[in-house]
Amino acid sequence: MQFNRHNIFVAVAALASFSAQAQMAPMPPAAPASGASPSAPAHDMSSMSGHDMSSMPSHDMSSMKGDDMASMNGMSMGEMKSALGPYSMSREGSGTSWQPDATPMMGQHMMKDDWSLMAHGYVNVLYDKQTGPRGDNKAFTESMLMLMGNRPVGPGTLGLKAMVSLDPTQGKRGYPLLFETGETADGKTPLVDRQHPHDLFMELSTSYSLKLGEDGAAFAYFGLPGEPALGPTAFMHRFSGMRNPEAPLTHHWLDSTHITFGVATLGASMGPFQLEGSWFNGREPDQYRWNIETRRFDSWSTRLSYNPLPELSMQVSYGDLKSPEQLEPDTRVKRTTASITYHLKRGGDNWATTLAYGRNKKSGPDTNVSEPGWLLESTYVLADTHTLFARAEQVNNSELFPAGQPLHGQEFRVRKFSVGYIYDFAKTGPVKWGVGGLVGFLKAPSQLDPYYGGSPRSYMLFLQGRL
Ligand SMILES: [Cu+2]
Repeated sequence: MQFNRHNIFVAVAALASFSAQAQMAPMPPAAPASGASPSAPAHDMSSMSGHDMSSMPSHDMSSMKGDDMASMNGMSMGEMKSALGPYSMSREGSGTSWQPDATPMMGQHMMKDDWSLMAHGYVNVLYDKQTGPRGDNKAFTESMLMLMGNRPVGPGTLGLKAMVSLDPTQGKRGYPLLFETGETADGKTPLVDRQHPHDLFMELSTSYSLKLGEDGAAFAYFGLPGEPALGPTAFMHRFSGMRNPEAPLTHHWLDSTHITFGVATLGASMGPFQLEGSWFNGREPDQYRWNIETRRFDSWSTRLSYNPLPELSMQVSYGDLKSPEQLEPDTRVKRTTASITYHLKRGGDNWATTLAYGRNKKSGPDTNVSEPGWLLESTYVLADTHTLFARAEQVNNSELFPAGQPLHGQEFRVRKFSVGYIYDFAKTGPVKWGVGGLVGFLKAPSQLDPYYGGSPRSYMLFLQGRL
């Protein structure tokens, strides 16, 4: 089965109605479900939330069909199986990455005929103010809608994933974010002190997995776009960072490959371990954000993941990115990452924390640097209503001054600490609404004061809808 034009249209239309009408219709029979009978009624499980489910006894739902689902309220969703191996879907992060098994299932889930289906997404409507001479302000939206499905096919499991974003509506220069660098708005100059918009198609992927022995599996994954086996779960998908509307400064040290136009991954898992290898197009997305790009596979990566406890997930990964930057095609980046995520559930509360390290070793005609980046981020959700989040980062960045500017090519160690709060005030259908704010404190060597002012700040106010 392929994602044809109709299915893509359905996905985009669903996202548009999600962000425009402030609510999401009952999950449409979108891409993954198109094999299911249109007459089968969909059941609303919006009353089920992650912690309700995990506290219930487990049931095998693999044999449940259609109307059986009417009796699912109060049953465990923890048994919804991953497309990639014999473990719960809650272990699945972005792409083929792992997160702690204790992570609550996000979004809406249902089973229809042989399909396990999931819809998950968010929209942020923001006002952003970055202070100082290089600051700026802007109102914009960020959004993501993901539809996922898997079903048994032959001896294994077929998985399909479609993820779209209306971030291209931010315009070519994305949004202001001090010290953030990476990608380009026009194909000529790099984006500096801005976060690039994400592409309309964040993921269109398919996978097939086969069980190996008692608790092992082997899988193949293909995405156009998709995410190679490199880095931790991407920031907008990991519980510790997903409600924070700011992109991390470490995005291009850890998880910037999350939208890769062309990736094939082979992986195998055995109990708590997973080992993967990816071959992919290492070029970052270009300035055209509404299209699908193709290019030869010139890069590779490998990742080892380990989930020793339900609360704990860790990974180490290495990627050789042949020519990631469109504006410096002769620069090669060898990226090493390591991360550990801890997810604690206490009653109905969820607390997730990620510590991550990434290093970009860049070599090219006029570059030979090895730049480290650190991230520590945490999100605490209290009584399903109050969200507290914080993120601390440090990166060595030599891209703050593009060619032609005085300090071009010099490396600066910059730091940022931000803290924020979200209050959930309403629920419309399956979508929860919160209002929030954050403040970020930035620090750079005093040599940069003429450019950034003495103590630059980041402020954001936002309305957040979560499916
Ligand atoms: Cu990104």
